[in-house]
Amino acid sequence: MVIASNLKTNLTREKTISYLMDVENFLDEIKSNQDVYVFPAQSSLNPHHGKVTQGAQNAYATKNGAFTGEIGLEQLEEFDVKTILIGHSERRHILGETQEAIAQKFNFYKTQGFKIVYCVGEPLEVREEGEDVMMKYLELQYEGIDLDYENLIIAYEPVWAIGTGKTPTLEDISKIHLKLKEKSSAPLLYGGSVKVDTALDILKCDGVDGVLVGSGALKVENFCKMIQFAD
Ligand code: G2H
Repeated sequence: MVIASNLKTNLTREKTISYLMDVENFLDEIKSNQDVYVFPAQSSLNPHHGKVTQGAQNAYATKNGAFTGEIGLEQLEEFDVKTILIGHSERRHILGETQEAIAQKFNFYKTQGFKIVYCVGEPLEVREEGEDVMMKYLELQYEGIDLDYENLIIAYEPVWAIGTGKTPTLEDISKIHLKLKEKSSAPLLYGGSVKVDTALDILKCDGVDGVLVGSGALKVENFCKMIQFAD
């Protein structure tokens, strides 16, 4: 199973380092074999080596250059970061990233051999149009993306479930995951308001290979419990 914590714009560098160390200690204690990822805020990336894979929440499709406010490959290499989240709905919907820009980013980091956690998800109005419309919408988010890329992990995160405390039913999660799995054999994570109380049931759903957790993983003890559920 893949258990991932997306810290978004939370925690200082000091708190992030302590978060990572707590997770490392917990993994040692329970001798877990799960694939554990933590995505810190950009300014909290640090030279971390251990069982936890540190990933970037975002980076521009460049080694370096004049891209004010962005970081690129050179800044990720400084911390040995070789994993990146691409296509998160907050970047699509709040920061206005187009599918073209997302695909460009995907292809740049694919060329660099990065592990890519690629996010897709539909807003509520699309979901309300029914399954066919929803699946077509999700497929558009695959445009320009190599679904056979060996270092790909996909995360299905319905936009209306992100940070809202709402989640699809377990039946719906399974149904959508099994449909998405027809398109790619990459591991498929569920994300969107996963909490310590719901993680175990979600992890047991057919077609779910792990979870990508935001607010529910901010307290490290909750994230650790979710790792233990996967064992
Ligand atoms: C979805 C998720 C993590 P949250 O964005 O990527 O966040 O668990 O807060 O809904």
